Amino acid sequence: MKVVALAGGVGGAKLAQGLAACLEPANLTVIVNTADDFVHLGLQISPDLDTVMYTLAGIANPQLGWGRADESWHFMETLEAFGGPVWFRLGDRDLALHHWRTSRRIAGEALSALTLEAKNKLGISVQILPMSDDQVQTIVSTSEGALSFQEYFVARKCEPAVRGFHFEGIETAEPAPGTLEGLETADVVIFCPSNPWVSLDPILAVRGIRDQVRSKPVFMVSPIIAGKAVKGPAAKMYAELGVEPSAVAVAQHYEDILLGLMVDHRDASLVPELEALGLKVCIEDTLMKARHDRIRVAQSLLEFAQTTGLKERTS
Ligand code: FO1
Repeated sequence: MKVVALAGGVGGAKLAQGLAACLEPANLTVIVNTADDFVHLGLQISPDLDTVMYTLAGIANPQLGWGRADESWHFMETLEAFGGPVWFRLGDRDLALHHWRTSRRIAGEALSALTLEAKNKLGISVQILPMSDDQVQTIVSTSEGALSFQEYFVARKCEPAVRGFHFEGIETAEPAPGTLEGLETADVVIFCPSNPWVSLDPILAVRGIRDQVRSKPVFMVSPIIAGKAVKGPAAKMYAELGVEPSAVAVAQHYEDILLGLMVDHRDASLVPELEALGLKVCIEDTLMKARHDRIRVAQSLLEFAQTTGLKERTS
């Protein structure tokens, strides 16, 4: 079974690690959100790509979820002593990747080519693709005005109330090489438990991707469990946009796309409502703390996709 997974940062990376353990490398492509990317301290930072790569390479920081394990912070400490900006923390080991990527991008190389080289150097055998080689930037409209994504997420700790989102540059962004081709040959598309508003929506907004995804059986793991996001502001965003946060809200967000939704056992009571939306539903313990949880969730999702997807195609 050929699988394409769409992923944001931490939640996406966890399921991608589980999927990578269950599938032949040639059968898994992960398309990653790059609308969180920004230039900071003169460096081109791609947080979600790096979180996915570090997690798949087994070197992600287990406490933070982003950045590298076994990290030191001498650069940040020294920068702080000089009064420099330290609101966005770049560890010493992590810095090397940002420096390497920035210098090569300044020399004219594409993000997708550099991602291929980086993931190979990190010993990752599955395909990892940025959604686009072109710059796209999430702008969050808030009660305090428009904020760039990292300003909202890290500097303001998601405190301002959200009014909406805009993906600057999306109109002219081309899908990265391999994305549409990967989707075309996929048997199944998986939406990782990433934030629908700011991780999955930007990927789907890249020209051609949504249409290609919609032509496939699509399965998702809900990022909302019992009304709360496992990590990050997804639930807060739903509430501030006037939608009660739940797996049902996630299902309605992608009603025109999803064939099946995996929900946590704590949301078992929502199954009739989800099925009334025409969805196939699978119940699991979807919290993915350790590697074995990620493999268990991925295995269960693939079985769900295989049985449901096949039935759909033969019925
Ligand atoms: N998230 C934080 O909350 N604080 C940080 O200082 C921070 C630094 C950082 C550095 C590199 C990197 O790849 C990710 C980093 N993140 C940090 C995470 C990042 O802001 C978010 O995970 C994503 O953009 C949302 O998916």
